[in-house]
Amino acid sequence: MKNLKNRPGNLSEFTIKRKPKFTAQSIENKDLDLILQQIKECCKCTCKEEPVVVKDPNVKLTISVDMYVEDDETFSSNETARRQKSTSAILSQRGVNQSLMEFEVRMGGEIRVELSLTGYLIDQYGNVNVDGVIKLYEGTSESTGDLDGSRTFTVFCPVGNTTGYFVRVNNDDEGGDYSTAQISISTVIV
Ligand SMILES: [Ca+2]
Ligand SMILES: [Ca+2]
Ligand SMILES: [Ca+2]
Repeated sequence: MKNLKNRPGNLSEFTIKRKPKFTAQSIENKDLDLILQQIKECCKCTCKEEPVVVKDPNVKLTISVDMYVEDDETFSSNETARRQKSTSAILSQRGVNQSLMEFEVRMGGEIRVELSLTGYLIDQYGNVNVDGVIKLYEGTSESTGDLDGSRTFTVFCPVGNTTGYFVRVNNDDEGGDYSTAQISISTVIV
């Protein structure tokens, strides 16, 4: 029909011979109605489908920490302590921060080190972030509230792997006291 519009001489001939049922305009409208109908059917189809829900996986973390603490002494040799702690936990909801480990070491009559680890799923694949803070208290006893050093960190733990992280906290206020923690974190989908 498009071509015929450009060739008016042939239009009447075409109309008589073929006796078209619809004019160009009505055919276009009919097509439009059909297309609209198809779109409606398609939408109905989509609406009937169950919404796609991506379930969060259950990820088991196995964590072990090797902590070393050194108490600097002026008139005698430094006192030292080494302690280990292990734990496991399961994360099952994205973005929800969960407590993983509280690790406290008291030593030397005047020092207390506190390590705290929390973690959360960062995606539907099971990758995890572990946030940590390690604090060194030093004062007149191991129960002192004198916070002399603190470090915070985040460890990205790709699922199905073992990730290591090393952190050191110094007595930033006085003396040469310090603590280190070697952290190992394994993640696996269960
Ligand atoms: Ca000391
Ligand atoms: Ca001491
Ligand atoms: Ca102090």
